[in-house]
Parts: sequence; C-alpha cells; structure tokens
Amino acid sequence: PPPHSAFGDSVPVVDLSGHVSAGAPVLDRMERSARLGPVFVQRFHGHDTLVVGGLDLVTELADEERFAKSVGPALVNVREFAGDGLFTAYNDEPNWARAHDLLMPAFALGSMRRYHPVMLRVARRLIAAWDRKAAAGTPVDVPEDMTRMTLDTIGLAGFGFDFGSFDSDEPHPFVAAMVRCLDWSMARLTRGPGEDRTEADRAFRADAAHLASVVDEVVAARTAAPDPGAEDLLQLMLTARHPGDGATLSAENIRNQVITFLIAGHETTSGTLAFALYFLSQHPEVLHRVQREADELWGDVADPEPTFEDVGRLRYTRQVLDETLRLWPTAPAFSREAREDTLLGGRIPLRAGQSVMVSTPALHRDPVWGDNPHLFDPSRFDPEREAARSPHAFKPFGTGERACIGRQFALHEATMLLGMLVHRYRLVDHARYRLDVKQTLTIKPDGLTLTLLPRTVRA
Ligand code: MNH
Repeated sequence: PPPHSAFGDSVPVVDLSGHVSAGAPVLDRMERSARLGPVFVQRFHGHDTLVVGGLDLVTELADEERFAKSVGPALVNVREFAGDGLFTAYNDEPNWARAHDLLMPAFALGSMRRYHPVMLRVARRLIAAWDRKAAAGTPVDVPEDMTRMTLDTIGLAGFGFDFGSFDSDEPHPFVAAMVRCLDWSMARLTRGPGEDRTEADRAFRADAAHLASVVDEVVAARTAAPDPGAEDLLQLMLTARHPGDGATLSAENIRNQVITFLIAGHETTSGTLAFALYFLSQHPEVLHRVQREADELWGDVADPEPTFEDVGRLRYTRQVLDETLRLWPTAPAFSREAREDTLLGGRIPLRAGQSVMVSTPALHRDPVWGDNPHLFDPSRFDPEREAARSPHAFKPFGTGERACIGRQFALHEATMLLGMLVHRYRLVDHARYRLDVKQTLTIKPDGLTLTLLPRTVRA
C-alpha cells in the first residue's frame, strides 16, 4: 500500500531514513519536486515534513492572515549560535519586534546612499586584487573572493569594522568558523536516533565561541573609540531607543544581532554574485548586454566612479541578478506555520503552529515560468513580463513581515559590483567549469575559478 501520512492520501511520501545525501539536500529536494510535483512529504525516522513548491500552495502560505514565518528545524539549530537575533527570533519573542523597529531605518533608501561609498571602496579592493591576478594570468577563486568582498562590506558599512579580507591569502577565520557552524546546523537535521556526535558538537561549541569572540571584538572597537556621529547598524543597536516604550536592546541581544548581521549580511550575497558570474561566463550574449549597459554609463573611463544613481540605471544587470536568484536562490528554503488549524489547498490538514517548508528552487521552476524553467534568461524580468506574473512566483527573499531586511543592501552592493566587473574584465571559463552546488545552509558554486582579461576595446 502507498505510505500514509497525517497530510492525507493526496500527498506523496518519500522516506529518507537511511538515505545519505551527497552533500546538498537542496538538490535532492529539487529532484523530488520535479518527480513528485507541487507538494510532498519527507519522512525521516518517523518525523514528517511537508515540502511545498507549487505556486498555488505557496500563494496561500504567503497569506499573512493564515500563516506566519516558522523558525523551522534548521533555524532552531542556528539559534544555538545566533539566539534571538532578527533572523532566528520567534515571532512572539518581544526582541523580534523591538529590534525590527529599531533597525528598519538602517535599511531605508537614505541609508543605502550612506553605504554606497563604503561599498565602492570595498569593490575597489576586489578589483585591485583581480587586476594583479589578471596581469599574472592566474585564475581567481570566485566564491572565495566574493565572500571577502561581502564580508568586508557588511563589516565596514554596518559596524565600522575592517575584516581586511583582501590582505590575506586565507579567508578570515570568522568565515571558516561560520561555515562549520552552518554545516553543523544542517547535519544535525539528519542524525539518526541515538547517533553519537559528541565530537561534532564539541567542535561546534568551539566554533560558536570563536564567532562570539569576533562579535566582542567588533563591539569593543566601537566602545573603545565611541563615534557618536556613526549612523550605522552598530550605533543603532547600542544607542537607539524604541519609539514606543523607549527600550534599548540588551547586551545579549546585541551580540545575537551582530552575529546575525555579520552572517546574513554577507553569506547569501556572495553566493548570488558567484552564481551570477558563473552564468555570465556561460552566456556570452547576456554578458555582452551587461557590458553594453555598463559601457553606456562609464564608456572608456578606466576607473569609473559609479554614483548611487548609476546603480539604479543598471536595469539589465539587476535582471541578471534576479534571474540568478530565481535559478539558485542562495537561501534555498524558508518555513511557514499555520496560525490556526486549516486546510492547505482545501485538502491538506495542518494544525496550528505546524511548520511547512517552502522549496524556493522548486517554486522558481513552477510551470508559471514557462516550458523551459531551467534555462537562464534574464528577459523573464523585463518589466512587462514581471508585471504579468504573480508576485508570489519569485521569493528569494522570503515573504511577509519576516522577509529579508537586507534586500536593498544586497542588491545595491551586488548590482554595482557586477557592473564594475563586466566593465573592466572579460571573463574566461579557463577550466570548463561544471556547476557543482555546495550547500551549507546556503548554496554556492563550489570551486568556480575564472581567468580575467582586461577589456581594451569598449564598443
Ligand atoms: Mn536576508 C531574512 C535571503 C541578504 C539580513 N533573508 C531573509 C530571508 C531570506 C533571505 C529568504 C527570510 C528567511 C525566513 O523566512 O526564514 N538575504 C537573503 C538573500 C540575500 C540576503 C537571498 C542576498 C542575495 N540579508 C541579506 C543582507 C542582510 C540580510 C545583505 C543584512 C545586511 N535577512 C537578513 C535578516 C533577516 C533576513 C536580518 C531576518 C529578518 C526578520 O526576520 O526580521
């Protein structure tokens, strides 16, 4: 008989107990969505998770009256090192609304203008490093350097703290510890009953302690040299009072916020940029179009000075990032929970508080995207085509009031950098790279290297 679940017989069940993932559960989940359709149940040692990828059901889950963010099983593990920071706070924890209200102004348009010069300064660090590689004819490690760029950017723009990642041949130790913490959060989901991971847990505690020590360093740097004029995230965290009750954030919550922003503020943006460069290296006609767009702004100027407004003019470059986030949304899932007992799709029973996983890569390949959803085609985000599509078909930043607070920050940083890179370099896929998606909690194109040639003739 077909396996039965509490979600009813209309929903297929796959039992993953005893199944060893090749290292990227997101790829396995995509394959299951393609085979099983818009909704299925993943069973693991008797625990069932409903996985939803179809547009109709995701549209329902996005209804904030019926559903809310769920701190799903993976995020419960992330709470072990990010506590009640914005990303992992429970909806009803008072610190979520308090920090959300206090930090929102740091993500308004005016704040993006303030971050622009810092973003440009760090983009130039990357370019200086890449110029040296280009001159020497040596390949660049794309995901590693994108991580250097985005970590230095959030460090400087958010906290006035310089990770100095381009001064070292090795990634900053914060990155290695963070990657291992994220890996641990994922691996912990697939522990069999009674499996002993004492050693892994011990190593995790050491890494989490390292992250905390970096946070202490970041906060200590500011308290040692107070900067009342600073208008950044850290200043808001340390001094802002809630307009309602006048409350400030507690020292412990500030720690959790700093760790949250240092991680959420760089890890997914770097993956997005790395995937975008991968796609550009594979699609000469798209590369040509983004180059033309940059050339229209900066012509033959060797070292252009992109303005804040220039970034808004890089419309097609932005479409390339959107299409990249469609195919490889670097935070590849989010969870929702029912506010009351309900029927999803009029047929799948959910209890109040029950968590449902949205598979973003599956949603982004729903039939609403046409017959060839796996083809990379930034014209899908032409304004007329976008306006004709459901707003729920594209959710790389999650949904509702718990959607990504850093979206504009990420897109400004990434659009500017991509424009500057294609204006300056030809991208050469010297190694005939075959896409190898590595997953921690987020995804990256593992081992992507490119060689660079200076662009001499700009049409
Ligand atoms: Mn971000 C929440 C994706 C860049 C800070 N982010 C989310 C969620 C997704 C997401 C998805 C919702 C998760 C959930 O529902 O459980 N974020 C991204 C992607 C990029 C990104 C794909 C880059 C591309 N995020 C950034 C940047 C910052 C940031 C940059 C900070 C500067 N994100 C956050 C925070 C939250 C969040 C903080 C939690 C917001 C909240 O719950 O209030």
